[in-house]
Amino acid sequence: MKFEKKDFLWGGATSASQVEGAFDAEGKSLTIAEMRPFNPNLDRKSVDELNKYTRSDYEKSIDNKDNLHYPKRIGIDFYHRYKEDIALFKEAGMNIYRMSIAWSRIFPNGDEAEPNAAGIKFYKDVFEECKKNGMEVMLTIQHYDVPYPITKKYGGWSNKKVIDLYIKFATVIMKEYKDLVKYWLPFNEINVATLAPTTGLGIFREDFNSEEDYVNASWQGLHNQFYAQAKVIEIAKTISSNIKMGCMVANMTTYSSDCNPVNIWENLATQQMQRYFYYDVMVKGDYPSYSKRYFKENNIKFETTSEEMEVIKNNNIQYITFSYYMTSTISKELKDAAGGNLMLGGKNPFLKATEWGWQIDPIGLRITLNELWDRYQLPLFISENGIGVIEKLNENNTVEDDYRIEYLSKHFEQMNEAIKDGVDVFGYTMWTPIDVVSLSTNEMSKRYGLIFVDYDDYHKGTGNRFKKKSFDWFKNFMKTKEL
Ligand code: BGP
Repeated sequence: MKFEKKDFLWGGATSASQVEGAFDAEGKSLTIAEMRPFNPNLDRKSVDELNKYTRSDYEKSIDNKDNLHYPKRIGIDFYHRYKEDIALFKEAGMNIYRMSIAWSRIFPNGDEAEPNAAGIKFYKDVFEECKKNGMEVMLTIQHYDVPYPITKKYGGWSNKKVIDLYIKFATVIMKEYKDLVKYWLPFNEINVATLAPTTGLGIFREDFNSEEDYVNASWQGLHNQFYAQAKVIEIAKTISSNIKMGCMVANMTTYSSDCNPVNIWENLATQQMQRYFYYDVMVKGDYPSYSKRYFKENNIKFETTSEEMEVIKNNNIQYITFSYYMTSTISKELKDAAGGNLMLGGKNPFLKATEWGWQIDPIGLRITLNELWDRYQLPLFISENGIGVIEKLNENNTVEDDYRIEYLSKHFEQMNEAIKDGVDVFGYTMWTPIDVVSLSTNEMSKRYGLIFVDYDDYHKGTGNRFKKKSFDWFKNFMKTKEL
């Protein structure tokens, strides 16, 4: 296969809490991401880790008196090693780096009058380093790391006060970095808000009187994020035309488990509320009709104002980005049994899965790209895609990760097919260019990188970087554009 498209952005993606470490350096506050402990007994096939812990579990970690380990406090020490990492990304041939900014370095309590100068300087240095190395930056403004002081004082995103804090934070950084950062994503995987509310919104079940209140609070938090995002887009227009605003959705494509119309309908209904709903609001600027029925039938209530809806209507995104790892199947039976919780969906006999049950589906990427293009006619960007595997350095200080080469090349091929179908795809950032702490499991050992980082789950190791076989493969692909 020859990849013909010119001016394409190729790179890697990470997030602040999964790489930076230095969790309390130079005024930074603790975030919810760094308060969730590593669970050595976790079940690799379960997706419950994100929703398992209570507010008190998180708070226990503040004085860190127990012997639990908090992997995101150390990350891969990018805070101190970013120059080395960016040099490696450049060496691999990348021309874009997607990263996120820690709110907790800029406004540690959320409501200070002035930003923390040390935090502002750190990111300026990182962006300048990217520029020096010929890389564009795609910046996620919030990637699952609400500062703990904000959740403590305001209870998280279900409180409308948090909208103001976020807008202040976003405005400061847009003004500061408008000439260094071109692509901006207000929220990572905005649809995770209602699936994993503590992770996406910084809210905790125990703060609400009933399960119903908690569910409503998660929809309120999501609405608040939609509004905050639109407001940030509105403000961006007054700051610089260099700022390009997109969205980021965890694109969970599902198929009907068979051709029974009952299941086909259930799949479409799932796709509507798990996927299209989010794009529809951010692209078309309103809550779609099917969602109104869903809210009514599920007794979901949250507060919107006409002023908020007006802002959402008038400030749409300019391009769509999404994460794509896998697909799954939906049937009525499965849905009834799961009671609405279908983060992973069902098995597909035609697909192989990773150790975590993520079903690998390159053709699904072509399907997804075509669908999104047909539905929205906006430029598309794959902001995360990759394979997590348990790996160890061999005697030659490398990893022979042929499975990763296969995973990536098959997805590149299908992306290329979609481009040939006429879909406007303008870039791709793999998850990840370098091993990071896993979001859901908190493990170091669930590795995605082209570059191996010498830390184990307890952060024993040198932290040194080693190129895997896939690094050389990717570097060669960047030169030849041939697979
Ligand atoms: C996405 C997140 C990332 C990330 C990736 C892989 O949902 O945006 O932060 O880590 O998934 O997930 P995990 O690390 O749980 O394997």
